[in-house]
Amino acid sequence: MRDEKLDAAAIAAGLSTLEGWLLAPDGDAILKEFTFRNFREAFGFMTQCALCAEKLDHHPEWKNVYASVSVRLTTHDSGGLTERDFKLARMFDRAAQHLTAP
Ligand code: H2B
Repeated sequence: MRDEKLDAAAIAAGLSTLEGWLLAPDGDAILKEFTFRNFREAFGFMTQCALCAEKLDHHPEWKNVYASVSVRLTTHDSGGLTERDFKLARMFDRAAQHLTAP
């Protein structure tokens, strides 16, 4: 079943609960750039997130360059943001928590 696309108020409320995530200019995705100490940590983060994404059956658009990982979350089936994107964003933040340098 297709998830319900969130309206602007729900997106703003969701974003207010997150740190470092921005709304994409088209309003259909949330974005964050994670920076780690090195490639090993960045790739470890991606491995952990890939397993979370698979469990949730919700997958990121992302790019890795050395120690940084840029992430774009959107729900393709719904053509915009849904609760699933915010759930995945929280999982990404939890995975990064013990990796990012203070
Ligand atoms: N990931 C994301 N980000 N958006 C989707 O709409 C989506 C997905 N759909 N992962 C899922 C898989 C769907 O294609 C399968 C069939 O459940």
